Amino acid sequence: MVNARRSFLKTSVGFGAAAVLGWPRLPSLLGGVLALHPTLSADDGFAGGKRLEILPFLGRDLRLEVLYNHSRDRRFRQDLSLLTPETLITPVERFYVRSGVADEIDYEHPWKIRVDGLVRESLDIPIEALTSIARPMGVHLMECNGSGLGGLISAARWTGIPARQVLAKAKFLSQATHVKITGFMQWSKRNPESGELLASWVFSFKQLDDAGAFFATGMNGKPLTKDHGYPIRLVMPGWYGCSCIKWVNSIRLLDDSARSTVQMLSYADLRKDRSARFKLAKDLPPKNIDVQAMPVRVEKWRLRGKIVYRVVGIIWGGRQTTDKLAIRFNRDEEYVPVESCRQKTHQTWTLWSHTWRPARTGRYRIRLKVLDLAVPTRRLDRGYYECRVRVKEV
Ligand SMILES: Nc1nc2c(c(=O)[nH]1)N[C@H]1C(S)=C(S)[C@@H](COP(=O)(O)O)O[C@H]1N2
Ligand SMILES: [Mo]
Repeated sequence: MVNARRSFLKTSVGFGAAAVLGWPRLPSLLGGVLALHPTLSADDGFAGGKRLEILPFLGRDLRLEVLYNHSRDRRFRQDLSLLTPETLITPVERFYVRSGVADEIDYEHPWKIRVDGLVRESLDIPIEALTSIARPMGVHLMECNGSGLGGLISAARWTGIPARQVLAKAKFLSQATHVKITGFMQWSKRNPESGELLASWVFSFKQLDDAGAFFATGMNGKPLTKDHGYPIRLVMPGWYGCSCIKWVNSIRLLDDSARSTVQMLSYADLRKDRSARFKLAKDLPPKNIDVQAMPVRVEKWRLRGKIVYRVVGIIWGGRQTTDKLAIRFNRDEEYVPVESCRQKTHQTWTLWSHTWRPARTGRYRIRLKVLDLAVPTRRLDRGYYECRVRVKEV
């Protein structure tokens, strides 16, 4: 399947090709799905049981992989229902793509990053000067902020150069406090489905430092693919993907009067009337990811003659790990602690699982919560990641 996708990307065929090439549609391959879902671990209490099926989520299909695929633009989502402890680092060909490489990008001429603005002298950094000093930057998750795009989330082992080390190549003036990072973004013809063109973002030096920002040149030990920003992109650990500018070709040093870009404002979840207060980048709150959690699949098992369900999910985001994740299966139920949730890091996602013995058949709404008032969970509290399933047998 992975290979199919790889050659598929390489040939970059146009709209409708997924169907033509017989792209594996998992929902129609139930047997295959079961085979692809190894248990979380051998001694997890479900040993000796038989997994019968994966319940489909009502109204939200996390298994859909190709959201659209035009010759000029594409959007893919990693099939989250397949996550296992072994696949928590997303193979590059399955890493979500929010918008594919623009068709007018110029890979013929050597890539350079222009550094200008509040610098003593503008300069061009040739890409080789950066790839040659790139080093491992660790595993970091990336999630798209876009509303309605729930599930555009993946994690990779990145290679790159700390943002500060790149900036240090220029001699900047003392007023410089911010930096505007811009990436190539120009299509010969816009695809309306792709929405905003997210090509530039302004950060304060402090934001770059606090996040541990880096310019990535590689994922999982290989150079970036074109769709993920080849030859160089920004990664802002802990922030939404919208600030992780791809195809970076310009770095401009600015002072405190630096203006918010269109992309920053449109992704700030601001009502129109409030955006006037956020004209300046320094007034915009950072786009960091709160603790989030959601189920990725609900498994139905036969265990010692009884039907038992197991919810497998992910937890990610936040500023530190938490062990206070709780779950409930309907509005009138209390939250109960998630059975197994051992988060070792907040830099990437962690799988959890929870045994579920529903009392009756019917529809359930699965919600998660962090039982710690000190931990902000704005999206979780809004029910953003709620999942619904229908239980037909208990
Ligand atoms: N130049 C540029 N950078 C960009 C974007 C873009 O459209 N153009 N999209 C952003 C958004 S919204 C996200 S979520 C991430 C997605 O990165 P990925 O496609 O490699 O997963 O890239 C960000 N960087
Ligand atoms: Mo995004």
